[in-house]
Amino acid sequence: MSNDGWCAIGLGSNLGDSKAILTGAIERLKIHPQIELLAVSSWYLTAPIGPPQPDYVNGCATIETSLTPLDLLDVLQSIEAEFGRVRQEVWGARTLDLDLLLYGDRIIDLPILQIPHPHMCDRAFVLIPLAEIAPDRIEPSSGESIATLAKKLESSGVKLLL
Ligand code: PH2
Ligand code: MG
Ligand code: MG
Repeated sequence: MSNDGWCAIGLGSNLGDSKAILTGAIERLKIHPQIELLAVSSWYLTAPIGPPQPDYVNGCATIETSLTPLDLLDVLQSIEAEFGRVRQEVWGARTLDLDLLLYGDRIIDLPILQIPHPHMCDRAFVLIPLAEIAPDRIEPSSGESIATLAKKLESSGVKLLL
């Protein structure tokens, strides 16, 4: 596998049996021949950002992959579809959301894919789980580490799921 194929993925769900759906999505990543699962964070119960909707379960995973960013996006979207994701309201409720947060230190700005994920630096539900498994990684737009960015955010809406 290539050297810069390290990626961070954000996982979220607030419809259905969220914990089982997220665990199932991790299993799908694990069995993909071009993905090596490196680490999975704890799961967190998080207050919804956006329109009124149920709380989310969120977490993050890190992988090493030989897939290109666009091919990885395809894989993530097909896993979302497999778990019944229907694209409706922007920022609305969903059974499974898989966001490609970081791909090495690449900056990509395409209509269908922006990396780093444009909102990750102000979302505690992303940075708190990611800081568990990749605290020293640099977010390339800000040049700051994940741990540093996470510490700047108000974290009361993000609670460890027991
Ligand atoms: N995802 C959204 C919109 N709002 N809020 C929380 N707490 N967690 C999410 O994953 C989330 C959200 C759109 O992707
Ligand atoms: Mg999202
Ligand atoms: Mg998404």
